[in-house]
Amino acid sequence: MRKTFFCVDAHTCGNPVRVVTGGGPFLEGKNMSEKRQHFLREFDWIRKGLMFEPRGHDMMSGSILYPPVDKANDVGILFIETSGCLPMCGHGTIGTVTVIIEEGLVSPKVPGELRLETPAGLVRVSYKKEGGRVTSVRLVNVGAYLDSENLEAECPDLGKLKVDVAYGGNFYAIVDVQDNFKGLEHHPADQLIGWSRHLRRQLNEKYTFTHPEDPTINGLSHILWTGKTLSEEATARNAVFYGDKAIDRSPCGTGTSARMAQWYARGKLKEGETFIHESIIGSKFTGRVESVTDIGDKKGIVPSIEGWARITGYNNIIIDDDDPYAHGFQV
Ligand code: PYC
Repeated sequence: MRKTFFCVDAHTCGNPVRVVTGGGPFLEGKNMSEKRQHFLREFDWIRKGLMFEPRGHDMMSGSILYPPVDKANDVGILFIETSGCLPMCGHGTIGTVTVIIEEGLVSPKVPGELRLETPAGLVRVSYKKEGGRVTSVRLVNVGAYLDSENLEAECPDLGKLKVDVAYGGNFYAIVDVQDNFKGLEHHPADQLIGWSRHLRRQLNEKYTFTHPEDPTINGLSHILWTGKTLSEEATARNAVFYGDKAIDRSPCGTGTSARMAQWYARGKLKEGETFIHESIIGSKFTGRVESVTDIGDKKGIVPSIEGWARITGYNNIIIDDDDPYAHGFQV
């Protein structure tokens, strides 16, 4: 059997977003969280085929579009990535919104605004458009909170590290600068990747991380390394590890949300303040603490993230059962 997926490829601040506009499977469920579970049970081969080599690469990330379950909303989004099906993805949202608006795939109920159903919850978006181009996308994310502080982990080469774990749509271990870690600028990306795999495994073996309102969102998936900013206007810089080999080229929307929640909880950021986050390549998202909120029994924030994306091409991708690499591979 040959299956064709109609995709529009884009990047958000440097990180890829492959938006599947046609060919995605029908999913059962009364919300995107349940649809995500259905996808993971039966259709994960599609994610693997579209994200991994030879059709994708280590950093590949994307989304599949669905009609909204609630007619008050504009579109449902399933995030697909080399790391799995994320509950929420910030750079993925910015890229997806740019694609659906520039390509005319969704007519917003309110011009300049969209209500997105994601597995992690409702995400509200506003965007600016000039001459057919979406010039910026601002998303109001799901609630973010600091989950755990000062967890101890043993890192190869570096030794003992203390990390905080925060949720911003995914769970992040945040490695702040400390005695045994001087900052991401002192290390090549490959070294951060190797250490991240080790830290993630160790922290998931020692601790559990579960969302208080949706137990299907669980497990530490990302490691956020911090360091010195490249430009004066940035508040902070980060390099986010995901999947098995990826460092986000964008400043990472859910990572920025998690870090803002950590800063808020530690008294370093206040309601209404902005937080300009810089990526490994120097691209930037502008974050803001929109309000404070309760997430189950946790106190947290509602963060917003603003960034931009560009379409890079149209891609009709075939996954053929006859192809020994139909479902991709990793080296
Ligand atoms: O922007 O939220 C994000 C993200 C998650 C993984 C890679 N990017």
